[in-house]
Amino acid sequence: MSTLTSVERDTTIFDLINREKHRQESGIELIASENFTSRQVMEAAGSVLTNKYAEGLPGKRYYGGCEVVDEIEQIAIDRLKELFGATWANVQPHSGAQANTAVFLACLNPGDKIMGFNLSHGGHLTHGSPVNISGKYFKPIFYGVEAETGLIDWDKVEETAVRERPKLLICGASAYSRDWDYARLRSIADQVGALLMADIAHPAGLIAKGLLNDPFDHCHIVTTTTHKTLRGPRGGVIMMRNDFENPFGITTPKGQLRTMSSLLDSGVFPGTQGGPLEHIIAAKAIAFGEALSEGYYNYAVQVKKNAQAMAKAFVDKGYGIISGGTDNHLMLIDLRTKNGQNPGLTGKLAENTLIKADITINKNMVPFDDKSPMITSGIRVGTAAVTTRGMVETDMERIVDFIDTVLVNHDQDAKIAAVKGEINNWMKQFPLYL
Ligand code: DSN
Repeated sequence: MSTLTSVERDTTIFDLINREKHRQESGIELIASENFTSRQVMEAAGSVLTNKYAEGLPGKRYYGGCEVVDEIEQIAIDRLKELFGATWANVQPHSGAQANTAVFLACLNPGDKIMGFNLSHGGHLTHGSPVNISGKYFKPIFYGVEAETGLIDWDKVEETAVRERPKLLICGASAYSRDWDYARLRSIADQVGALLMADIAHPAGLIAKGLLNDPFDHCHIVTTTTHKTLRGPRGGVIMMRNDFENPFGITTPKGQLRTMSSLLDSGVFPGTQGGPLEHIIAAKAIAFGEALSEGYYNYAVQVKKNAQAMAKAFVDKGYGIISGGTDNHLMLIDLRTKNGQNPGLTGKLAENTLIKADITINKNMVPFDDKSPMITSGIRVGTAAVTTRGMVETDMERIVDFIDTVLVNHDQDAKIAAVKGEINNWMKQFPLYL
C-alpha cells in the first residue's frame, strides 16, 4: 500500500484555504491584477502533473516519461498562438517577472541600457526599478506621463530614446488606463536601434479579443502574465508574431545566427528557470481554450464596459481619475481630489478602511505623488474579477456608492460594518464556485 494512504489531512492549511475561499466569495474584489479562474483551471493546477520533471521543450526533454506532458505543453503553445495570432510562444515562465527576466537575459548584457515606463507613474517593477534585477543588472532610464494630462507624450518618449539610445525599449504598465501607440513606439525603437518589448500583463485578455490596439505587429517580443484579465492560473508566457535572426551576432555551433525564438527559449530554460510547472501549463492550456471561446469575448467586452461605468461613477462623485478615464479594465484614482471633503485621505487609509467593508483594492502612487509608496495618494481599481462574477454596469455604480460611503465615513465603524453586511448579502447573488 502506498505510504500516501497514511498521510493525515492537513486541516490547518485546508481550514485556511476555506477561509480564503469565503473571503473571496463574500467580498468585492477590485484589485486590477486579480481574477477568478474556472474550476477546471484550478483542477489542472492541483493535478498529478505537479509530480513530473520536464526540463526542456516538448519533444526535446532531459527526462524520460514526458510523452503526456509534451502533448499538454504543445496544446498550451498552440492555443496561445491562436489566441494572439503569434507564431512562436514559450509557456514555461513561472510568472510575468520570470518572463521579463528571460527576455532580458536573451537580449541584453549586464550594464546595457533599458528604457521603461516609470514605476511611480504606473509602470512595473520589472521594467527597470532599482530594487529589481532589471534595474540592478541593467542601466534603466524612464519615460512617464505628463502632469497636466496623465498621458504619455510619445514625442517626449522619442526625445528620451534618441538621447539615451537604449538597447531595449519596454512598453506596458500596471497602472495606466490608456491604450498604447505601438506603431509609434516601433518607429522610435527602429530609429535608435532598440528592440521593442511589450509587457501586456494587465490588458492581455482585452488585446486577445481585439478590444485594444494589437502590439504584435509592432513589438519584437510580447510578454504577459496569464492570471489577470486573461483569467488563467498564475504564470507568465513569452510570444512573438514574427521570429527573426538575433541582431547580436550569437551563432549556433555550426556558425549560423540563432533565431530570437531560440535565444528566448534558452533565456527561460536553462537561463533563468529549471523544471517547468506542467500542472500550471495544463491550467494555462485550459484557460487559453476558454479565452478562445465566444463566452470569453462577451466577458472581455463587459470588463471594458464595467470599467467605463465605474470611472464615470467615480467622476460623478468628485473623484479624480488619472488621465480622466479608462480605455481598459483599470483606473487610478487620485484621492487628493476629495481632500476638501475628506482631509487626510491617503491610499493607505483607503485600503485599510475599505477592507473592513470587504472591498479589496490596493493603494497606489499617482504620478508626481508627494507621498511614499507605503502611503500613497491614490488607489487602483479594476473590473476583471467583478465581471467574472457576472456584474454589469449598474453594479459598478453600486460599488462606487459603497466605496464612497466607506471613505467618507472612514472613522465610523458602525457605518462601515453596515456596508459590509450589505455587501456580504449582495455578493450571495453572484456565486463563484457552486
Ligand atoms: N504586481 C502586479 C500588479 O498588481 O499589477 C503586477 O505584477
